[in-house]
Amino acid sequence: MGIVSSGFHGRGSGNTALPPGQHETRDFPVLTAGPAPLIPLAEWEFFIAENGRRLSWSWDDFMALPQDEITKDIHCVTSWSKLGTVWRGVSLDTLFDGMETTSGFAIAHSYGGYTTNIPVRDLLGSKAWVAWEFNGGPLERAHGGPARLLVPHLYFWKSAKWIHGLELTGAEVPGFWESNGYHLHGDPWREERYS
Ligand SMILES: Nc1nc2c(c(=O)[nH]1)N[C@H]1C(S)=C(S)[C@@H](COP(=O)(O)O)O[C@H]1N2
Ligand SMILES: [Mo]
Repeated sequence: MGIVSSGFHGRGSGNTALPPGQHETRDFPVLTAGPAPLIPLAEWEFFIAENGRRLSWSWDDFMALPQDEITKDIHCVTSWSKLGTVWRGVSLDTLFDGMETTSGFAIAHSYGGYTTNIPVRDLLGSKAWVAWEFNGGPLERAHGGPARLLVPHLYFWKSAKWIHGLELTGAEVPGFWESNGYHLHGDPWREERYS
């Protein structure tokens, strides 16, 4: 059909343009540093920990929580964006419900050892989810299944695959890519790519 992307789109996401320096892809590239861990659902948990306190959910606990349908654009720092991706998962607002916190920062820990740092203000207010479904089916292991963090308003390296939990801290602790030259925050609209 020869349709050339002008860089402007309106597919369900509410966004009308791609962030600067990004191009659209229809594929879903897999980007992982190291092998993909295998986590049986019976062993899976999600935790939020702060000092001595720790909340945790088994897979069944997690499934019993209110679930959101999420349609968002995602932006990889390597310059591809995928528009209007559809997910299902639990809002971080729901997971933080029982956790009164004054911590400013979180470090996301993945099964397999990957970490990424995210300010708590970027996790709350309908901005972030623990997602376990993509395009109506279970999230593929290569893309982080059984569940991954989804923080679509930041570059996609913040969306930690095979998410295990969040550790809340007063000071910002750089994660894996942030210790290797990526920006501490990673807002695609401000091109916070590298530090
Ligand atoms: N656990 C874990 N999460 C991760 C990564 C990783 O290597 N390990 N890579 C990050 C990067 S750099 C990107 S761009 C996205 C890629 O997600 P995808 O493979 O589903 O496209 O996952 C992010 N989350
Ligand atoms: Mo990435």
